[in-house]
Amino acid sequence: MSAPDRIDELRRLIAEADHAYYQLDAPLVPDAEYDRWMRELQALEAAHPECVTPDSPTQRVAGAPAPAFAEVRHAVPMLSLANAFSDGEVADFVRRVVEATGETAPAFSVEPKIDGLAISLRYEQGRLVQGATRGDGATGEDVVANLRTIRVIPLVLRRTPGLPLPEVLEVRGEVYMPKAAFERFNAEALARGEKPLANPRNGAAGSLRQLDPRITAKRPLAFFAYGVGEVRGLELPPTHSALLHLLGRYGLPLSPEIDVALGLEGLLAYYRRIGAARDALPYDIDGVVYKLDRRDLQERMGFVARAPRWAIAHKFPAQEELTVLEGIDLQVGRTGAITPVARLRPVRVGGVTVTNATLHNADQIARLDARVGDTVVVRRAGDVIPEVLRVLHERRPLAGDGTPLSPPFVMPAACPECGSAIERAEGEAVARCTGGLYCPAQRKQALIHFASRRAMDIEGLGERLVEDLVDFGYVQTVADLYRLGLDDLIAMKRRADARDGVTPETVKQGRIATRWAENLLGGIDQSRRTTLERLLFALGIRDVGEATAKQLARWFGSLDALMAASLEELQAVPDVGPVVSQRLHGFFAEPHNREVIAALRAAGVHWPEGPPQRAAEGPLAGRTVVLTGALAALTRDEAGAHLEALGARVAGSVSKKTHLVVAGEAAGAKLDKARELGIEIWDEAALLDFLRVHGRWPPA
Ligand code: 9MJ
Repeated sequence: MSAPDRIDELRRLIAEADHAYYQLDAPLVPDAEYDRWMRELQALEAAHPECVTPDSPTQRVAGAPAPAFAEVRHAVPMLSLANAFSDGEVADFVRRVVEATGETAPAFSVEPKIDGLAISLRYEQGRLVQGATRGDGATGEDVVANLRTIRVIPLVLRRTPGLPLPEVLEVRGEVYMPKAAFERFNAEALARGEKPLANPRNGAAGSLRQLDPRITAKRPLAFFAYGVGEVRGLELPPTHSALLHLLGRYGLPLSPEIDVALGLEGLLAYYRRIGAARDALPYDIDGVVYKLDRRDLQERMGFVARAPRWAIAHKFPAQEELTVLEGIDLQVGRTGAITPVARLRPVRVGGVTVTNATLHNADQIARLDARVGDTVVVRRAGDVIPEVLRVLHERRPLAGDGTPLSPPFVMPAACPECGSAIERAEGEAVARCTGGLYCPAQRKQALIHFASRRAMDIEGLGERLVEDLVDFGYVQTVADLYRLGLDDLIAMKRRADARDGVTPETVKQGRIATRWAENLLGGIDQSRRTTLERLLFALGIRDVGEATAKQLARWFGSLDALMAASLEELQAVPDVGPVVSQRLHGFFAEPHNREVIAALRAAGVHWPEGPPQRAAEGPLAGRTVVLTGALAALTRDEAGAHLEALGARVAGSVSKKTHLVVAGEAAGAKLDKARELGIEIWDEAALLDFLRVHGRWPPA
């Protein structure tokens, strides 16, 4: 084969492998083979420089920084979309479509509205020759050198039998930064002491505007197609949905959520389905888009100003809002960690009123330069705790002399709950109250943790009750829970009612409600019978999570054996390193803790004990596995149980001692760490294959 032919062949092989790897998530060939192709192509191109073209995969990151971007006039203008913010506005839109088309339940292409940057990719004879930003819709900037670095963007259109290459095909779509990539990018930027990106959208925009493609190449961007601009030499299908499908056949990436819906009801059902899935999607969206599917009907409806009359964006409620920082409170956690919390002027964000948001730690407040009185941006996304993202410093209230009214935040020296010293260890971001269980805030959190479902599972013991039990002095340590009687609880309730100035209905009627107290005592009683691993987890020893507790319970078999273990013996336990062994040793050496354990036993808390179990059997014997991210076919707990049954030890965090990481959807820091340490990584499909081979899948 001649060199130019081999160059062509290699480019085709690499393009197919890229498509399979980046878009189908189904690698065609091992990395080693791919690398060999790439090296062979580089060598051939070096020997035949006349064969180097911009659409070669070797040229994804090539070229010196440009002095500026060239202007591009869009042959077909890049449109914007009208917005709808309510079901009513969508109903109005559908009514207009029905009136204009005569269809009773028109079909719509329904698409997630990607929150990125609109761009236009121009392919001539199948080759990517230009890539432009939207600009003002008529004129944008050619950022093709940066777009070429995006691996999901084909440099040449895929060729399929029976599918001709168009003379010109302009593909319109959105460049975005996947959420996981954004998180990873920011974690790395912070570690290097650099400024983090404000959000994935800014990440995408900033990256595309880099004059040096080598910088863009380091930003993990992606792309979804959602339409076309100029097209020559290609008969377009009659519907928009079929057009998108056609783009897919040419190798362009499409959002998997794209669908077709009928009439108003179909649109609203799609809106709700995507809204519910929003947080789990790997990219940010700010709504959904409805486009009349039939292109002949689109043409009939035409345009108003710069937006089509046949399409509309149905926006989700904003996840970011402006409000005023009214104060900074300090929250003390179970291990004494102090979290500064922003007290906010109440504001609706994404349909919920937000009054508090985390500020994470003192460094973060300094980074934000947040002061009481400042106007701040709060973000509330899904189930996560609202956070203060930014401060609008230009709106800071000033005194007459131009100086800020409020001083910068300083972490106090004493715990606001107990007055003990606050300390911050070298190199740590977190400040801690040193009061331990003397601090009522830590005591409350310790009790809440002790009673929680995965620990002692005490039904009926909620946060409010724990607060009262501690505030009125009925409970000091977790062991005191088991000494509570009905009279104590009734008396406490009376004091709490008096404090709150309420008289319950039952009391007015001369009766006293005791059901709740009886239920609580029943829950406490039931928790007496437990397991060693639950008890160890419940004790709340720092850095001893569920996985470590389970490991310790098996390894030692009894609490006495564990309590008697030396530092060296503790370190011999798989997954227990110097830090955790210190924590365990220190915890059990502390006389107060020994007293609490003795009191728990005296109160009848019991668990089965047995001989140590140190050697597992099965194909995964002696292997430590970490599960991370979301699995689709089974829960992480179920997956862990299967792996344990095959001899694996399931640990909670990735370390040098980890042998294997199973990474589901949206896996984050643990997956990154595994990659860093070169640990074997399986996806869900690999896990299920393994379970299938060993007769554990599908479950009986
Ligand atoms: C986004 N942003 O995902 C359009 N878009 O169509 C989708 N944007 C659009 N369509 C015409 N899915 C103009 C803009």
